[in-house]
Amino acid sequence: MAIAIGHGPTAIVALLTAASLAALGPAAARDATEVRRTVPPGVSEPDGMVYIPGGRTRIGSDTGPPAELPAFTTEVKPFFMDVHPVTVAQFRKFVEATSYVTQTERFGSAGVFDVKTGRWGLVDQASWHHPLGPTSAPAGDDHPVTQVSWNDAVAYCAWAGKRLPTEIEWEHAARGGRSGERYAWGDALVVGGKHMANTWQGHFPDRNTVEDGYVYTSPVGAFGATAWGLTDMGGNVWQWCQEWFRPYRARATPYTPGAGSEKVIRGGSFLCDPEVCHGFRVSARGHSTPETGLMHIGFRCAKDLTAAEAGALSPASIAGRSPAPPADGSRATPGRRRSKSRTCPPDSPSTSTSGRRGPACGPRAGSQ
Ligand SMILES: [Ca+2]
Repeated sequence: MAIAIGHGPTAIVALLTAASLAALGPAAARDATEVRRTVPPGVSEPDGMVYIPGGRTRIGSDTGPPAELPAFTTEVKPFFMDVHPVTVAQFRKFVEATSYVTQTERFGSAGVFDVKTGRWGLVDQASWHHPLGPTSAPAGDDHPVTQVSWNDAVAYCAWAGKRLPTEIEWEHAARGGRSGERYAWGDALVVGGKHMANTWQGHFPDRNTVEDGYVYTSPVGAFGATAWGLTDMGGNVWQWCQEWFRPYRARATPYTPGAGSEKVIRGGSFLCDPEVCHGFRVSARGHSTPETGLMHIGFRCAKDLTAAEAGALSPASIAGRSPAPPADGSRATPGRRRSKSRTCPPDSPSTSTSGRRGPACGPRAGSQ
């Protein structure tokens, strides 16, 4: 599966192929070490954020797509994370306070997926307040803001006195101390007849049965919260993280980003069909160029503890919450094989950041 495309030198996002998904192994037994989230004395959760316990955590997968290999454990410091992705209303306050203009607005067009044709296309004046275009319904105030680039997200978080989460922090928070499960909420997409996230049901890209009630984005929190109090940690919108997208094996290698370098996105979106994308698994990784804004990418912010709060933590409040190294939780429904060809379709518009015609493919069918 190619997840999405948009503005940018490479303009290609995410690479989870159905073949690689089919290679995923069965889910391991549920991790018996469940990490309870409690706010330590002396720590005060900022409004709209939750305290995320630190400790050693498992990241990635041993049986997943190449981008998720290999699984490893690493230390995560305690931090705060937004309960939900930044909403349209929250982003509007930022724009009104700063007169900020997003990159998509400066480009004058943005990538929009047409659910009727099953194809991506550039739509003039599509933006954060009208993600599908100026003649479509405005974005709901309580929906996650989209059509915002990584650079836009960084600007918002800085204005709010926060920062983007690292992808390690994002996955650690999504796992919630239950590292043996596929999703932030457990192992099943439907529990008791209730969909647990805003995803794509049916057959992407030609048929969406909308069993979860939403064709596009959903209000934040519409599908409930994780045990750690976070919502939308899978499905709804992909979420920007701090890092450049690189193989895990290259984590310790110095890296100089180039024109085509991409940033990590996490969480999957309403366009993700589990048989094609499955990007809402906790270990799933996507990527996009930092100037790209798309109708299914948003973000949430994180924040460090104050020095006083960090100093007040007892060692046990960090290490004592560390989950034991769990079995890997990745699993996917065997999927239909999709072409991995990067050949641009003949009707594909180029979408370079400068507005010049470039070599990259534009929006195309089959992207999630
Ligand atoms: Ca949906």
